[in-house]
Amino acid sequence: MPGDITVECDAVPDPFVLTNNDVHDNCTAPEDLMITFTEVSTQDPNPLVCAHYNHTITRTWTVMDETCPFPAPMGSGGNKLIHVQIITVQDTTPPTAICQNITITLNKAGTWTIPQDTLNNGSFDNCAPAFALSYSTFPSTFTCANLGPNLVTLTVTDPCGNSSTCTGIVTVVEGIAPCTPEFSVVTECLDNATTNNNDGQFYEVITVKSLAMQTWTVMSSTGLYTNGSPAPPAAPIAVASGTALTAGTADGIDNDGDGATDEADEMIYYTLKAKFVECVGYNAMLKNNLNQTGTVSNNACYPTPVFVDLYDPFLSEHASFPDSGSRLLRR
Ligand SMILES: [Ca+2]
Ligand SMILES: [Ca+2]
Ligand SMILES: [Ca+2]
Ligand SMILES: [Ca+2]
Repeated sequence: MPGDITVECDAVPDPFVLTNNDVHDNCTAPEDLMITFTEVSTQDPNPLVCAHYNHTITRTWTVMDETCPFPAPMGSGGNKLIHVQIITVQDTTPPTAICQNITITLNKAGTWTIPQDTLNNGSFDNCAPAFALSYSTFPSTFTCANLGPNLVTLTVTDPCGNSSTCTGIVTVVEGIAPCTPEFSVVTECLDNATTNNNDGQFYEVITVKSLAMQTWTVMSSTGLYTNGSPAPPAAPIAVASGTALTAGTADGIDNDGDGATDEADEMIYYTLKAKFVECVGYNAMLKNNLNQTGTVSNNACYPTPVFVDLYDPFLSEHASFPDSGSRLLRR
């Protein structure tokens, strides 16, 4: 009869089949011996818990004879022979981890977190079904600091805590927001010069395209004036240091030129509407809440109109304005 054993969860042997050919008794014919078999398991029915894999099976074989007829002594019948086998079932085998490579695109704010099983590519276990395995990925959150390929480790664990790992490559690409801030300006003529002294103004929209959820301010500037500055000859008003740029969702400008103004995806733009004076120009240093900085500058002049060649022949030699018919007749 089989003895006690310890086996892996995927290697539980079938029960030994005890037949009447295997047994004999002092007074009952083998074919009349009653053989019973029972199996009791402590296995938890829930495949998500370890007790579904680590458990004990108790197998009991019982052979009972008949009550022997006279002249056998009283009480010599109904004897039982019992054999018990304890099978200790366990899962000590880790899953087989299989990884895949993926590409992810950062969101507007420049981050992306992948689900813990994203790299899984059909990992399996000796006993636990796939849905009972758990996954953890490190790292699982990516930012602008991770642009390009990243080696990532996936750990696959079965319900009994056995685990194994594999590595995959997560390639990180920028989304609609640039990881490195981009600076640009758009200039419009205001045509408001009053003299030839270069006091005309230009309207300037300074734009930073960057990650969403940032704040951008003017750190310092020279020659940059508020959009509300009066027209010349009144003096314009300097933009104060610390002035905040307006988020693209609230600047009234179609920043991305798609025909819609201030829609949600314009939160990656930051603008400042301002003025500068012709032939002086401006210089402004901008910074964000991460202390990233950028300098923008611009200059422009209105043309100064002049007359040239005032003494061209067509003027100097043109006949004087006729004051009498006689002059015309002489010609
Ligand atoms: Ca296992
Ligand atoms: Ca738009
Ligand atoms: Ca806008
Ligand atoms: Ca848009």
